[in-house]
Amino acid sequence: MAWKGIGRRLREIFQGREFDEGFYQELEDAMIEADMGVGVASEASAYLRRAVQEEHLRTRAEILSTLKGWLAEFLRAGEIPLEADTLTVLLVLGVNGVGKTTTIAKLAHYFRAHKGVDDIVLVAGDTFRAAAIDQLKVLGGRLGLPVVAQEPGADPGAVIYDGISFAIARGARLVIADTAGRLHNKEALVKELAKIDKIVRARVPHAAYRKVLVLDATTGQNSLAQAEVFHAAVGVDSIVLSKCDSTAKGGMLVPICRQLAIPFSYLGMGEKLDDLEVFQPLAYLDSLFGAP
Ligand SMILES: Nc1nc2c(ncn2[C@@H]2O[C@H](COP(=O)(O)OP(=O)(O)OP(=O)(O)O)[C@@H](O)[C@H]2O)c(=O)[nH]1
Ligand SMILES: [Mg+2]
Repeated sequence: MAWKGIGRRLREIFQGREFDEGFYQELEDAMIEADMGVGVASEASAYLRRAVQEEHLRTRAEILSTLKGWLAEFLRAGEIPLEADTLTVLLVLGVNGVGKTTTIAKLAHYFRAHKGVDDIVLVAGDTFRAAAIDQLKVLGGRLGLPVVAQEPGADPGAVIYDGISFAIARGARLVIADTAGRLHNKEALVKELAKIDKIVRARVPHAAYRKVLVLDATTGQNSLAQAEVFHAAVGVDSIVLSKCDSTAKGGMLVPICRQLAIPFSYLGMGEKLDDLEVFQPLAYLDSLFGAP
């Protein structure tokens, strides 16, 4: 995993030391500093303290593997599953600026390059800003993929309905639809998403419809609140964590998995089309805390 720079302090506190009272305090502080949240940090240190006592753990390797084992229990991973032969619809959600549109292009590129899915349709469901439509058209042009779009201000549900109809008519395998991350307020956003959700549900079978939330790794703890809002509004099936190349923290996956049990599918590692990696919990834990 190429998530450089994360967990430096976490790795350091396991190096050449006594696992005394000071260790647990430092561990908690470093976990909080890495965006894992106070709750997870104190639960983790309490669990570790008990395990060290009861199982007479002594070495760095024993302690590290116990901690990673506890975290691995609730970390969730898994790629976005596509239907074998028929259409899958991905609705891409997230607040403004997190990297939704960039992620759509990366996902299209990924599914084509690694899953052999060629017939992909992009849908400009963010009709709130003219620039959003243009941005998706440019990316679609670069990828050689059709982009279904209407004028700025059009009803996003209608655009997405059209996009799905277009995809079904040509026997496409995948629709990836953009959505607006900012409307006039949170209530308007949630209401709009519920409308879009209803339209998609009426058109495609349950298993062929996945709601993909994009979170920005540089947002830190606030991304848990974002995930909660979108999950409550429409239910999130997969998360893509963008901009992992721009932060050395990256611990916010942990409280999100702990609280919401939504899988992280991919990590965004830059602005280029192929800067997308499959999320691997064990590699992630190794890069956070150090390899065994
Ligand atoms: N470094 C880095 N930058 C990224 C990544 N993903 C997206 N970006 C950048 O983040 C900025 C916002 O990306 P967009 O894809 O436009 O985000 P959005 O969520 O569609 O934004 P709105 O449409 O305004 O809501 C752009 O400058 C992207 O190049 C990533 O993984 N790493
Ligand atoms: Mg966008």
